[in-house]
Amino acid sequence: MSAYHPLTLEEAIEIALGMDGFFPKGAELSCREIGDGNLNLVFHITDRTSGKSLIMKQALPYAKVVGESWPLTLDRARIESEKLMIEGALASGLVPVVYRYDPELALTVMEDLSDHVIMRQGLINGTRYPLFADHVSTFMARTLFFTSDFGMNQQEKKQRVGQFINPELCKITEDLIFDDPYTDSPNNSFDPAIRDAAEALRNDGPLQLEVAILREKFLTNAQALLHGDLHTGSIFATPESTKVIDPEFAFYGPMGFDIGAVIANLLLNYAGQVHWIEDEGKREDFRQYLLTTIIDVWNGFETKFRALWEQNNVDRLAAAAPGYLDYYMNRILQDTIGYAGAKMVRRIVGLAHVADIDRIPDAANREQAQRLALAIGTELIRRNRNSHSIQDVMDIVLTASKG
Ligand code: SR1
Ligand code: MG
Repeated sequence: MSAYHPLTLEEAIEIALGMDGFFPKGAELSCREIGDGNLNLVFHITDRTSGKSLIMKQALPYAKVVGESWPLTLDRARIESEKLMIEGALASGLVPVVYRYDPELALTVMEDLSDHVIMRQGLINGTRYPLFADHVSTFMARTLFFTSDFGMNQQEKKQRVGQFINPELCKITEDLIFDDPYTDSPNNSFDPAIRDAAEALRNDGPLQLEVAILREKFLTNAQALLHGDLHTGSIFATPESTKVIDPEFAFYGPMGFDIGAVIANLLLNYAGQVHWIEDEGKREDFRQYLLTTIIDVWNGFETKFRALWEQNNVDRLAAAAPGYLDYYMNRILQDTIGYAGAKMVRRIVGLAHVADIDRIPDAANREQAQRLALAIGTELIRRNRNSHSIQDVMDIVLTASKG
């Protein structure tokens, strides 16, 4: 199939049939467009007879969430497929298998994960994922360590920084997370009920100083190859399995940005639970589960990252210098806490929100969830550089929950 154009269902089927040996000869395929994200078309193609299926993800030349007035590079499909392949090599079983990438059509063909549920929806439904913390901490420790200057050849790393220059997608993050929420931007969108809290962000000098520092690190600190958008909508899960999807925002940035994204989205669900679980006792149990998961994610990450560092560090001085690993881990923790806060704030007052909170039908509960998320998020930002333990996050959450 020739030059770029958004595929029809029939064209998607034609491409699937052309994939040597994937579907049996003469298969009668059906195809549905199931994309519910902000940016892309997603085709689900199935053969009922053999039970085989696959996913085709095609980038659109604009941001679907806004429309054609917001052009967006198709190169993000290359970034996504190349990042998925690196992740597949470093964290096998924790990402979908890529079957094919077509640069002309900006199309990635990959493993169908429809036996999994988008984790955001699972958490809204009150599902627990007992293996998630172990899986996602393995994913992050391995993908971040082995793409950093400590885990790979440092000359090749510089080439890789070039391979993953992703200016347009980074600009979305720079604007939507590190700028718009703190100014009167037309991109912002928030519930009129929280106008006072949203507008207060615009006049809070100490908070803006912290956001400016986080933004500067995002712009300049090429620590590791990040997923770049690691929220619970980018994770497919079952109680037994975790698959990280959608790395089109991948670029070389600060590790804490990925870890912070995971923590922020668990906390956004925590805030939203004011509505989703009515029974107070059950709600508190589920919230405790979310907080324990956050501790397990950080502790799992730290333990695994330290072990990788001890066994595989290619940087002689960093590996030998007493205290350097402790210093480095503390920096990652502080960044994690700051970025978690920034990611919570943007989902309440910025352009793109989360279902955990936006879909709460009752206005009073929704406002309560939004205010709690903002209180936690702003405090995480304020305290990031003075934090030394994941327990600091727990203290912030529990204090804000009482307030
Ligand atoms: C215009 S894209 C809006 C958001 O969707 C993605 O998931 C990213 O988080 C981005 O900021
Ligand atoms: Mg996405």
